[in-house]
This record gives sequence, structure tokens and C-alpha cells, in this order.
Amino acid sequence: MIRIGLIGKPNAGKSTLFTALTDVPVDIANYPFTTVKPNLGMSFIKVSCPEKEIGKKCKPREGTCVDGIRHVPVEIIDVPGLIEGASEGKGMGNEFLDNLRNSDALIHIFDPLDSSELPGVRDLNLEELNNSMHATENEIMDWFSDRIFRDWEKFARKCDASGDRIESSLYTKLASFGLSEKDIASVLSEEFFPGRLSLWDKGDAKKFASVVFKKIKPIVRVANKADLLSEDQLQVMHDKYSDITLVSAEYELALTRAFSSKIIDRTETNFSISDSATPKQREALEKIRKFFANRKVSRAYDILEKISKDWLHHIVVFPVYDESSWTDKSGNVLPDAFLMPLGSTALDLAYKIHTQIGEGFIRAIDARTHRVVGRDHVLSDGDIIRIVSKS
Ligand SMILES: Nc1nc2c(ncn2[C@@H]2O[C@H](COP(=O)(O)OP(=O)(O)OP(=O)(O)O)[C@@H](O)[C@H]2O)c(=O)[nH]1
Ligand SMILES: [Mg+2]
Repeated sequence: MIRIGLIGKPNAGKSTLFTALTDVPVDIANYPFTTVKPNLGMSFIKVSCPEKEIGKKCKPREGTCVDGIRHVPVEIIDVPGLIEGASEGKGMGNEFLDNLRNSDALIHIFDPLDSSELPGVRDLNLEELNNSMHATENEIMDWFSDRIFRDWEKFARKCDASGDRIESSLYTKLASFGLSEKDIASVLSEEFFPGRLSLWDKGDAKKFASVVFKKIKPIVRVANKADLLSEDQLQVMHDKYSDITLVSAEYELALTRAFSSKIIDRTETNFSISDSATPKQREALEKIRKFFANRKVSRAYDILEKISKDWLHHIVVFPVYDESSWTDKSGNVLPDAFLMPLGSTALDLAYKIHTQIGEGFIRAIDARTHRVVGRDHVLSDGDIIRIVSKS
């Protein structure tokens, strides 16, 4: 399952976004360091379900499917606010970042109007904003490079003496960060690193950390509290930072709550408002609808989809047991939807279902075309695949 961590300065709106995405109520307040312990919750990525093609309703083992849109579960982690100097113990320090070790991507949330250090100044100051964004991301790099460099000397000496390849030595050291040996090899090929681990210094560890976050654990920037920005400020953010997504966690949360209490019938902006809504509620909901109609702002779920598709390059694959009825052994239609990295093969899918299915792999069958394919067959987005295995 994909794991996504929320990071950012105190008060940026991490917990608000977390609750909007997961429906898990946590502490939200207008003062720094409200969150003192990490929160864990489930959200989902929306993908198109092929149930219509077979003309039968699917029965997901995990998540749900609404109107042909499959909700594939993803894990979201909310952590305390991070400030400059956290690696030296400032604020809440950065030990809590260990909870994000094996996340696949991080969402960096910030309040674009809060970047000024001057109290009371709520203007968009792009220079301050840039500095502030870099400072937060630097803390992440420091945390990760500190973890890499911890007990380095002894480790490096032992690895160099063993004659093992650098990537396999680093793999053992960094296993809990969810990096594969292949990932590490690709990071090492990206920049120059000393050929012997005992020659690495702290700068090399930091460079390694930065390439890991660029290549394997992307940090996706999200500007929150867009509801407080003027149209001109929204335009500036949109023009200057094409890679930054503008959202409003507060409005997202309002819609999640209105949906939970049945005041609206869906959280998509084409929601209908129930007759039981008070005039005040109706007015607030229409304001939110209008806000989200602005093409410069995005919906929170779009961030998750973007991470899966554009940053992690994941595809969705539906494994089935029976290639004719698209069911599992018990007759459930399209029971699973797996998010897998682009380039995954039929054998990778077999292993993802179960190690034994992978080990006993015989062949795979494309359930749409009924074509038999081999272990190295590269899967495509939306594939429905049967794995034939000895076990
Ligand atoms: N206007 C507006 N306010 C927001 C938005 N998101 C969060 N807030 C407010 O900002 C304050 C901080 O929100 P939190 O979600 O607690 O922030 P946090 O990043 O989790 O803060 P820490 O746990 O202290 O690090 C609260 O008063 C929220 O109501 C938003 O999109 N718009
Ligand atoms: Mg919080």
C-alpha cells in the first residue's frame, strides 16, 4: 500500500488536511505544535474500475467502488510541525520523522501567507516563501542524512573490508527506509559518490539524501489556505510555481463533515445540498463550491492521484483468479486493485499477490484478450491479469 506523509511548519494545516482526507478526527488548533504525536489514517486514490466492461458490480476486498470509480486505499501520516533547526532539537526536534521512514512520498504543506517572519504581516512575500520552503525541506534532508551517517565509520570500515558492492551494503543499512537495492543503485548512478564507503563524508550523505528524495521519495509541495489568498495572489502563485498545488484544507474538511452529516450527497463540487441545511450552511457550502470552481485551485484527492501517477509512476492492475468471469475463487468480481510501479511485470504481480504465487509462477493470462503472457510481460495501466501458479 502507498504511504504518504504530511510534513510542514507548525500551523500549516497538516492535521486539517489529514482529517479531510481520512475522516479521522485529530487535534486541530490555531497555535503551533498542536500535534505532538503522529496520526495515522487511511485515505484512497480514485481510479477507474473496469466493472462496466464485464457488466457486473465489483466486490472490492479493500476500499470501495462508487459509480465505477474505485477507491484504492492509501495510508496517510500526519506528524508534528517541523521548524528550522529541528535537527539540533529545536521545536519538537526531528525524531518524529522516523515515522515517515518507509513512506513513498511526502506532501510538504505550507501557508504561503505565513512565510514572513514579521508578526502580523500577511502579504505574499515570494523571497521569504522560497527560503521558508527550502528550510523545511533542508530539515528533512538533515534528518535523513543523519540517519545514513549514524555509526558510519564502523559500518563503512566493515563494508569496505567485506568487498560487497556499495549498493548492497547501503541496502542493509537503509532497509527500514523502504529503498530497494535497485533504488540505491540508481541513486548512486545519478551523482558522483566516493567508491569506498569509508571515504564518504557528511556532505556525501546529504547529497545521497537529496537524490533519494528527488528520485524515489518525492516531496510534493502544496500551498494551503488558498481560501485566504486574493485572486491576484492566487494568480501569482499559479504563475510563479507551476509545480505547487493550491488547496484549502479547511474547505475540504468542511465538505467532508457536511457529507458525514448528510448535508451534502457527495464531496465532489457537483454536490446537492439537503433540504435540512440551514440558510447559513447553504451559503457557506455555495461559497466553497465557488472557490473550488477556480481552476487555479485543486482538490485534496487530486494531490494523492497526482502523487501516484505523476510522481511515483504507478499503474493500477486488477488480479483475478478466473479470466472469464474476472472473479476470485469465491466468485467476487474484480476483488483487488493494486497500485504498482510502471514497468512492473507479470512476475512482480505474482509476488505482490503472494510470495508462493511468485515462486510457483507458470504463466499469466490477460483477461481482456485471453492472451497468454510470460513472467517478463510488462503490465499496462488498467490490466486485468490471471496468474497461473503451481501453488
Ligand atoms: N483559512 C484556513 N485556515 C486553515 C486551513 N487549514 C488549516 N487552517 C487553520 O490553521 C490552523 C492550524 O491547523 P492545523 O491543521 O492544526 O495545523 P498543523 O499543521 O497540523 O499544525 P501543528 O500540528 O501545530 O504542526 C487551524 O486553526 C486551522 O483551522 C485552510 O485551508 N484555510
Ligand atoms: Mg497538526
